[in-house]
Amino acid sequence: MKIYRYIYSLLLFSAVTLHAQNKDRKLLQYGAQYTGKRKDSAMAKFRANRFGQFIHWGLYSIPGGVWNGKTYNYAAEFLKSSAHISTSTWDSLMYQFNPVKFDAKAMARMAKQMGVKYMTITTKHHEGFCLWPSAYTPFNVSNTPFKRDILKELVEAYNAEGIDVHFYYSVLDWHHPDWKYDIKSADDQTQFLRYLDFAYNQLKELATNYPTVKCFWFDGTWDNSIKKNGWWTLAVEKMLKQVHPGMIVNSRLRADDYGSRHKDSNGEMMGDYGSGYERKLPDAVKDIDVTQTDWEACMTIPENQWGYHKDWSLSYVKTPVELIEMLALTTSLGGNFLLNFGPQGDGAIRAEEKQIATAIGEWMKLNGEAIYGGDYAGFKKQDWGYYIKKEGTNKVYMIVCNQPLSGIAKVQTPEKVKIVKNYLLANPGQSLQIKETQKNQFNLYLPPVKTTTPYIIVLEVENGNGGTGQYQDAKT
Ligand code: FHN
Repeated sequence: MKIYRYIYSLLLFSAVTLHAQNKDRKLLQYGAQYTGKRKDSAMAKFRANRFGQFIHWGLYSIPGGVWNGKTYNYAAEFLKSSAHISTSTWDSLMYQFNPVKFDAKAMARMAKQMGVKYMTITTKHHEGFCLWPSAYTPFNVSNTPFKRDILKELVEAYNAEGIDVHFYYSVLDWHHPDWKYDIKSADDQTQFLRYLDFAYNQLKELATNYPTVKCFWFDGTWDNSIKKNGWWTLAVEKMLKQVHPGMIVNSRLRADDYGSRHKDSNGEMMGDYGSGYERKLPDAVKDIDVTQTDWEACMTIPENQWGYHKDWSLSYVKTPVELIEMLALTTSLGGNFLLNFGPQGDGAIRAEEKQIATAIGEWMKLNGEAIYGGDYAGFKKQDWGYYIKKEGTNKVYMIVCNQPLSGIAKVQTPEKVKIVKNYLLANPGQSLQIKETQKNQFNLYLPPVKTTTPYIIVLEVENGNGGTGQYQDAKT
C-alpha cells in the first residue's frame, strides 16, 4: 500500500511543480508561434547556405559620411542625424541618385566568387528611400535620374548565379510623415496605424512583385511605437508566409504582447532565426545555448560602417583572415554569417571590398565544403580553432586558426564517438599521427605550418568507444 502512496505523492509533486512552472509562463497572443528549429526544406536551405553578403545601398551612399566638407566619424547611413540635416535637404539627394557604375551582374559574379550562397539587400533603410518603384511612395528609385528598378536587376543577377536573395526592410522610416517613435495618445496611435498600413502594403508589394525572395530581414523595430504594436509584427509575419509558404523572417521584426523583442516574455525566440548578433559574435564556450535555434550574425568590415564611407582610415578594418575565422566560429555554433558591403553612390564597389571578397573567395574555393551545410559538432572547444560537423556525413572538420607552438592539436571526442580516419582537406592522402592520451582524449600531431590562412583537418567518425579502453576516469 505504501508504494501507491509514494507514487501518488510523487505525481502530485510533479503536477504542482509543472503548474508552478506554467503559472510563470505568460499567455501570449503575439509571442513565439513555435519553438526549436523549423524542419522544412526552405529553412534547411537557409541553414545550409551559412555564408551571405549584406548590401547597404541608398542615398546615404552619395555623401559617404562627408557633409559640407566635414567628415563625420560615425556610421555613414546615419549622416542625416550625425550632421543634423533636415529631412527636406536629405530627401533632395534623390535627385542626385544616378549610379552609372552600377552593374548587378558584376556584383553577382563577385559574390559568387567570394562563395556566398545568399545576399541580403536594403530595399529601404531608415531614410525611407526605396530601391524599387513602390506604388506606395514617390520616394523611390523610379523618380531619380537613374529610374531603373535596382531591386529587380539585383534579384535577377544574383538568382542567375544561384544565389538566394533576402530583403532587408527598415520599419523605422525618417521620411514618412506618419512614423512615430512612441505612442502617447489615441491620436498618436491613429497616425501610427496609417504608417503601419503603409509598411504592410509595401511588404506585400515586395513579396508579390519579387517572388523569388526567400527571407525578410527586418530592422528599425526598437522604438516603443513598435513595442506597443506587437500585433502588427505577427500580422506581417503571417502575411508574408501566406504570400509565400516557406518564407523566412528574422527575430528582429517581432514584439510580443508586452513589447518583448526577439524573444517573447516566456523566453521563446520569435520569427524563424535569431538576429541579435550584430558586429559581435557569441562566445564559443559560454554561449553554447545559441546552438538551440537557427541564428545569423551580421558583420561590418570596418568597425561600424554599413553604408559606404569615404574614409575607412577612421576605424579598424578587419582582415580577410579575421573574417574567415568569424565565419568558422559562426558555422561551428550552427549560425549563418552575413558580411556587409557598401556600394558607392555611383554604384561601384570600393577596392578594399573587392580585395577582401577575392581573398575570402580563394579560401572558400578550397575549404567551403566545411562551411556549407556545416553545424555544431558537440566536441569540446579547443584553443587551436573550431569543429564543424557536416550534416548527413561522418565528417567533422577541424578549422585550425591558431597553430599550437607544441605542434600538437588536443582533441576530446564526445563519449561514444570514435575517430576512424583523419587527413588534411588540402591533401587527403596525408593523415596525421594520432595518439590516445586519456579517455576520449587524443593528440593530433600537426604538419609544419606553411599557410597564413586557417587550414582544415578532416576527422571521419563513427559511433563507438573512441579509445582503446586502457584509460579510465579517476574514482574520486
Ligand atoms: O541602424 C541600423 C544600421 O544602419 C544597420 O542597418 C544595422 C545592420 O544590421 N542595423 C541597424 C543597427 O542595429
